[in-house]
Amino acid sequence: MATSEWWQKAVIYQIYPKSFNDSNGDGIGDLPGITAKLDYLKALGVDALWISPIYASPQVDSGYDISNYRVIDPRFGTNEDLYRLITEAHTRNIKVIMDLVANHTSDQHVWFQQSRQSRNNYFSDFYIWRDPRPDGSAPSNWGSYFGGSAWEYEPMRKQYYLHYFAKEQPDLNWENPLVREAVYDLMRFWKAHGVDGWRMDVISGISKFTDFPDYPTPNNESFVVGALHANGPRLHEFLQEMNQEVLTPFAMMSVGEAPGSTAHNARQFVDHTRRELNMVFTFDHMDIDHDHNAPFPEKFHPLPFDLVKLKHSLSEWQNILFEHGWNTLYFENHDQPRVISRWGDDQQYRYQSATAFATVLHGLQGTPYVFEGEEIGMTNAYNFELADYNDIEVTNTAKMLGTAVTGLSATELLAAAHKISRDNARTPMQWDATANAGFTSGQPWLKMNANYATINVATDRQQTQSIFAYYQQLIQLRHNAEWVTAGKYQLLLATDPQLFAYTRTYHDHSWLIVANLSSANAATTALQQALGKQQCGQLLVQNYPARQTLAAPLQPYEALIAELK
Ligand code: TEU
Ligand code: CA
Repeated sequence: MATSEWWQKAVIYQIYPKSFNDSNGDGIGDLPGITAKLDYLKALGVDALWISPIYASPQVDSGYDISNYRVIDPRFGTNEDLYRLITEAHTRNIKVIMDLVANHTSDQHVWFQQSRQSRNNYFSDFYIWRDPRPDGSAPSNWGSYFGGSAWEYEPMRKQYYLHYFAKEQPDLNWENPLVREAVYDLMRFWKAHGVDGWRMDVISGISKFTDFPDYPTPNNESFVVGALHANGPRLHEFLQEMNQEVLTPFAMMSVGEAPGSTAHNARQFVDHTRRELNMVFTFDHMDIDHDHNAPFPEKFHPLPFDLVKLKHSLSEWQNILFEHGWNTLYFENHDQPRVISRWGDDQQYRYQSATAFATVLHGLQGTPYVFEGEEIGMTNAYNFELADYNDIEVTNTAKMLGTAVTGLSATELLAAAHKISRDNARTPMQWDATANAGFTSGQPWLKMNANYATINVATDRQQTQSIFAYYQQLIQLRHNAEWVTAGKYQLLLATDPQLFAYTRTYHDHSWLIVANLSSANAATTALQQALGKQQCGQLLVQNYPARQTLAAPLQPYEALIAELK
């Protein structure tokens, strides 16, 4: 597989627009706010921005519930503000990727407003409608990712509609060619305004098993979210059609979000000979701390960090996709907590652990995604009380406390939310030590992380130990070193509980990437043995500057990239 596409040498920066930069003091980040920070992003070195949804939306699920695909939500600005942002980004050689949320719309979208009214209008089959069972109950026991049934009754049609997420997010019926054409058309609309590509929300869910068979319920669960929610029978047919209709003719980059997919599924999406998507986000490596036997919602029963599992998962992806398809590389996004709080150390070794996780990720093959604030080592928000959360996953679970559905007490839910909730990533960006971190002159829409006076862009960039400067180095390396793009991956020390070590080999040369992902010293004896005759040569990147060879043990969260000779 050739490695000459722009996105194969690129680092992409994800912006969560509500929380990035507020230009007008209403407490909500906006498009002029992003434009004002383009020089900052250029200094970091990123090649493209992925902007989470900015379309008209009632914001039941933070913009992932779209009521009009062609209009920018006034909270974020106007369509003209976006066109200006795109022009300014392009001037700086930065591309713009938008979020395509096409598994579902908002229930306020005009398509749904029409669809729910009758069984025989133009929009009737835009969504997935089924008759009740004879006793009036929902057509099947399918559950919503956000809790409760995936079916909601609509009295006007005397039918249920399907919603994988909130009931205000009805699922579109991709079996209907009119729906598919409507989606392709809105993609063409944004292309005409300069958008360079798409991040596709829950793309693995667009094709349904249309008979919706009941899931088995060994523990008498009322609702189940299971494997049938993803990878339906016509998924790849739809993606190939979309590729031919839009992606290839308009040269748009694509990254699908594919929950419920294994590395083997992933190859079906991204094998370049199949002409579907350029790459997919999958969840294997993010799910290493999910306990699949825990009560609903599983994610609020996180397991401790397991480095061996992480290495196994990331390695599987590197190996299975090598020369067939392209990987995404990420530890953070708007649905995940901060990686140093989740798996590293966000206190004493904050600089070291932020740079160590960055090193192992950015040394891999694929396209790295940096989520806003990751480049300065932002942490989870421990100053949140349950009432401070905005994320529907937490608020829905909080409503179920004390019921049989969830095994959690309020104290346990709060502890879990501090560890794993999506709002940890969604607190406003910390620019400087002034009021509200320079994010807004007004009241921020979500509580600030209490640590912004010490953790912020201005402070980080003044320090010798600057996480931002370390990211700049990693990004430059990716731009300049062909082996980072094309080199073959090999894991070393698969079962070592402290070290994540691997080599990349390209044209008979090898490079070593190693990090001690623990807060204790780690001996290098086994590593040196694994390298055999190869010696550590020039160090290209390192977070403990004194090191010159591999002789001494690796210190807490020490990481480096070295040429081998
Ligand atoms: O997420 C899809 C998804 O699979 C979620 O269940 C995800 O795993 C969960 O948020 C993790 O806790 C996408 C978006 O990224 C998310 O923000 C949206 O809420 C969701 O789709 C619905 O659009
Ligand atoms: Ca604003």
